[in-house]
Amino acid sequence: MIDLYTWATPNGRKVSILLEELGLDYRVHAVDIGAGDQFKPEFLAVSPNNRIPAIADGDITLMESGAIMLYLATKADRLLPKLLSAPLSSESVQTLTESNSYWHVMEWLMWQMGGLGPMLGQTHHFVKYNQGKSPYAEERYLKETHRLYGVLEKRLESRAYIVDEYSIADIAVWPWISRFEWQTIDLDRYPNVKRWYCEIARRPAVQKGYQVPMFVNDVPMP
Ligand SMILES: N[C@@H](CCC(=O)N[C@@H](CS)C(=O)NCC(=O)O)C(=O)O
Repeated sequence: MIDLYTWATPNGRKVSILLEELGLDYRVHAVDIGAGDQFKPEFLAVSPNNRIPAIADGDITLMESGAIMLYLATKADRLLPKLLSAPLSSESVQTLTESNSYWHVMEWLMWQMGGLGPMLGQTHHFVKYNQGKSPYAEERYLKETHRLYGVLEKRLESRAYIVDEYSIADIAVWPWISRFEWQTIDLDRYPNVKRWYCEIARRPAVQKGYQVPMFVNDVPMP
């Protein structure tokens, strides 16, 4: 049984959606970050950076959603292409392709962790919660938000999913896009993102994982 420490935010939902997709047993611990639960010693023992999500599985505890997703997908051996051990050259074309897909999933997972998440988080802070306080920051982060949507739009131009098949790359990015209204994004401007977003939104595991640790609102649909 995996213990999941989470709250109803994009980073938290990345992990609850993945757990639902993988069909792994888990127990939910709600960490109310608005009430300061993330600073309690019992939570800091699992997540020393005082941020959700975090998990405990047997004798391992993990913070950082990207690391948690890699751990869970590796554990279940699903939603992450196989990594071929080096040297690659002696392997068949088929396995080489699989290994390339692994690195592309890593590439887009890192893009989400290092770019999309942190930048859209700033947009939420300035545009949704503190509108009018810093026109400079609003303009800066909205511009960056549109740039990032443009990058995703282009990536999805000739693909159903971010990398070949549905993977943890899609699950990492999707909850951030689900806040398109907070970001004042009109998804009609990004038709490939809209098509991808709506398809993933209809998955039963996504519908269920979105409502962890509690119901806040229905999955937003454009
Ligand atoms: N890079 C971290 C970011 C986690 C993060 O920022 N979590 C937010 C909620 S989405 C949080 O716990 N905030 C609490 C705080 O700032 O004290 C991850 O991907 O897990």
